This record gives sequence, C-alpha cells and structure tokens, in this order.
Amino acid sequence: MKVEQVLEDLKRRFPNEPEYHQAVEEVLESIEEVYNEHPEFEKANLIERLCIPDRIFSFRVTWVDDKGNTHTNMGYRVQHCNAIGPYKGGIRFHASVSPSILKFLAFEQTFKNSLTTLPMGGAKGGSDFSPKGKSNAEVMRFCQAFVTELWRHIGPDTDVPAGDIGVGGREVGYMFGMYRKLAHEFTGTFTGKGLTFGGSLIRPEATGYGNVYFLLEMLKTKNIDIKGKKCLVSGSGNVAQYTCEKLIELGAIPVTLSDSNGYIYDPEGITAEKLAYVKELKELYRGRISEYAETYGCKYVPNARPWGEKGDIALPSATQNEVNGEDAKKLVANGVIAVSEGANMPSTPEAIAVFHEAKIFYAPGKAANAGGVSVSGLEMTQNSERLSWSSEQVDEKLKWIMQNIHENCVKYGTEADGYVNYVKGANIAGFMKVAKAVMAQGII
Ligand code: NDP
Ligand code: 2IT
Repeated sequence: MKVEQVLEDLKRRFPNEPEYHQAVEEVLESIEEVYNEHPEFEKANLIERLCIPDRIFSFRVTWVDDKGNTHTNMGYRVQHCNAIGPYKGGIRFHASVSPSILKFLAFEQTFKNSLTTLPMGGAKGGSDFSPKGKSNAEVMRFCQAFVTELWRHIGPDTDVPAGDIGVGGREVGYMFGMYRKLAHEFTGTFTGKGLTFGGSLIRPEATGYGNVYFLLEMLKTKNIDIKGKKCLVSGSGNVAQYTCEKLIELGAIPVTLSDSNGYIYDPEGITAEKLAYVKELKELYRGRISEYAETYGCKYVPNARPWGEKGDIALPSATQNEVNGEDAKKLVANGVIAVSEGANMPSTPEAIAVFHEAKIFYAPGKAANAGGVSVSGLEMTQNSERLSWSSEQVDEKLKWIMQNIHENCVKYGTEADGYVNYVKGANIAGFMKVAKAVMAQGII
C-alpha cells in the first residue's frame, strides 16, 4: 500500500469531500508501515474495503414549521463497518452537514469504537437541519420526520444511533419515541436516552469526563498534577460542559468557552456556579455564550476562537478543524503542555504537526473522546440485560476503558526517543483490530 496512491484514487472516485480525505490520510499515514508487514491485507484489498463505507442512505426530510410553511432537509446515515459489532455512532443536526463530513465521522467512529474494547461497528448520520432558533415543537416534528425514513435502517442489533452536534437528550427522546412507534418494539435502538426510558447514568457526562480521564493518564506519565492548571476549552455544548465539570472537580481552572459566534475568557476561572449558569443558558434558553460575559463581566471576543489566550492545557470541544497551524503555534508559544480533543478532528494536519514537533502531549479525538460512545456501549449492554447500573459502576467502567485506550496508545505509539505519538498509537491499535476481524470473515 502506498498512501499517496490510495488517496489519489479515493479523491478521484469521491471528489469534493475534503474532510473525508483528511481523516483517511491521517489514518493511512499512521498505519502504512504496520499494514505493509501484512501482504495478505494487500491481496484482500483491505484498504479500500476499510476506507469506503459499507453503504450510505440519503433521503429527503419534509416537515412543517409553526407558521404552517413546509420545509425540506437532507437526511443521511453512513454505515461504515460492522465487522466487530452493530453499526454505532451519533446523529448530527447542523447546517454544515454533508456526505463528506458524515463519511469522515463514520470512518473515525469505526476505529474509535474498536479502541473502546466494546463490540461496536462504526456509523454516523445526520441532517443539514439547524435546530438553532427552532421551537420545541418544530424540533420534535423534524425528529419525527427524520425517523420515518431512518427507522427501517436501524435496530438494536443492526445500527444504534446516538447524539452529536445539535442532537442531545431532547432530540434522542423524540427520535426514540417515533422509532418505538414505527418499529412496534421497545429495545435499545438509540443511546443517550432519558433515564426513565432506558438511558444510562453518566452518558451525558461521558465524553467530557472521559476526555479528562485520558488527559490524567497522559499527565501521569510525567507525574504532572492537573491541580491549578489553566485550561482553554472551546465549545459550550455537551462535551465542553462536562469537560469543565470534571476539570473543576479536580482543581483545574477552565478559563474559556466558545460557540459559533465567539469566545469568553474568564481569568477568575469558570466555577461550578458559573457552569450551572452555562448549562441552563445552553440547554434551557438555548442562548449565546456572549451572555456569560455580560452576566459575569469578563472578556468576550466575537468571531474568534480561544487559542490565543494563555493556558496550560487545551481541550478543543466544538467542531472539526477549529485549531489550525497558526493557532497551534500560539498555543505552543504560550506554554501549553497538553492538547486533548473532545471534538472529532478539531486539529488540522498542520496543527498536529506543530504539536508533534514541540513534543507536547497530543491526544486525538478518536482516543480522547471515546468515553461518550463507550458509555453508549454500556447503555446497550444495560438495555440488553434489562437492568440499570449505578453511576459509580458506569463511571468505574468508563475510567477503566479510558486507561485501557491510553495503554494501547502507549504500546503502539511510543517512538525511539520515548515520545508517545498518540495519533499513531490510536490509529494502529484501532485499525489492526478491525482489519483482523474483516480478514477472518472472508471476502464480503
Ligand atoms: P453540542 O451541539 O452540544 O455543542 C456543540 C458546541 O460547539 C456548541 O457550543 C456550538 O456552538 C459549537 N459549534 C458547533 N459547530 C461549530 C462551528 N462550525 N463553529 C464553531 N462552533 C461550533 O455538541 P457536542 O458537545 O455533543 O459535540 C461537540 C464535539 O464533540 C463535536 O465535534 C462532536 O462530534 C464531538 N463528540 C461528541 C460526543 C457526544 O457524546 N456528544 C462524543 C464524541 C465526540 P453553537 O451553539 O453556536 O452552534
Ligand atoms: O462522536 C462520537 O463518538 C459521538 N457522537 C457519540 C456516538 C455514540 O454512539 O454515542
């Protein structure tokens, strides 16, 4: 396998899909050497079979707004690979959603899910519908319309969706309700459900908490204490909120949050009380992060990201490609010692190169944010056995999984000088497991 050749082919067959090409390139570069030690992989054309999704469903979603106007959006589900378990991955509602973005996310999900130790394949879905500014009733009607198409492609042992950007507990509830009605069954076909209908404790917290657990593992390798460390967090949604919550609990000091309009910088630190305000602002009133600055009298910078501020640790938790090469240089120049990704692919290839060059801790999303889908996997287990576990039980398992992923990254990513390349480690560990499973199951 020659990375350049494979990429050239994929770009020719699937043009205008830059995010998909970017995600594939990163994985192929990491695994090239190991892959080429297996001539049987090449003979079975494993690369194309693992880069191209099993199938993609795309459909029109028609819904009616509160004024009686009819709208259409596009809906998709990308089922990437189910070699090690049922397809599993979130649903994203955001105006930017495209086949390229969902293909990159489904591809990443496959190797992330492989790292979790749980039996889950990879998928992603979503719509270019934007929940921003929509009423509760409009969001409900949209979710119902989306599921009237999606439901025939999913099921507890087939494909299990969950949340992602623009899809939280409210949307999962509406989608699950419609699914249950259409399929005439009560099973764990969605995760991230409400606690009264099969949801798991700690699922809302899992991605943010898991990212901090992974960060702790990295810091432990150099006996660095997280206490007192200033943290730059981006985003202010599910992942950012619970990242802050765990940081605060451990005595670290989150100083930034952002949304698509700008970022706030609170040099005093975001406290538990201020975080409670953010949760209410975002989950209940669906307001803007600028309101935090008005309420607490701190700095707000419109149309910008927080990477120019001074901090010890960065936790990008908003969206893809939100940290570019210039941002990475600023972070390194300001003395950042670790970057741990809550979002999927938030750093561009140029930014990753800067982090590696500076030899700081850098954890890619597919390792660091795997806690969310891991607890989704635990929700599936609880649904199958028709039992619910305590917070402590779930949290313990989450910690164990994040430690296990860290160990695997160290095992496969340690370089000659002792620096751990977590990108390489995560990609090799995640890829090899799926590759072996596909090989063992024949040419299909
Ligand atoms: P939410 O919808 O809860 O929050 C997303 C946050 O990111 C919001 O603050 C949003 O601002 C901001 N944001 C979204 N798109 C953009 C953009 N294009 N530019 C700038 N800011 C943007 O989503 P999550 O917190 O669930 O997801 C955040 C990231 O974490 C995503 O990359 C997701 O794929 C990843 N992730 C999520 C998991 C989960 O369990 N939820 C699991 C693993 C990864 P605004 O409100 O203005 O749109
Ligand atoms: O990117 C992700 O891992 C998620 N959005 C969570 C997926 C899931 O199935 O819980």
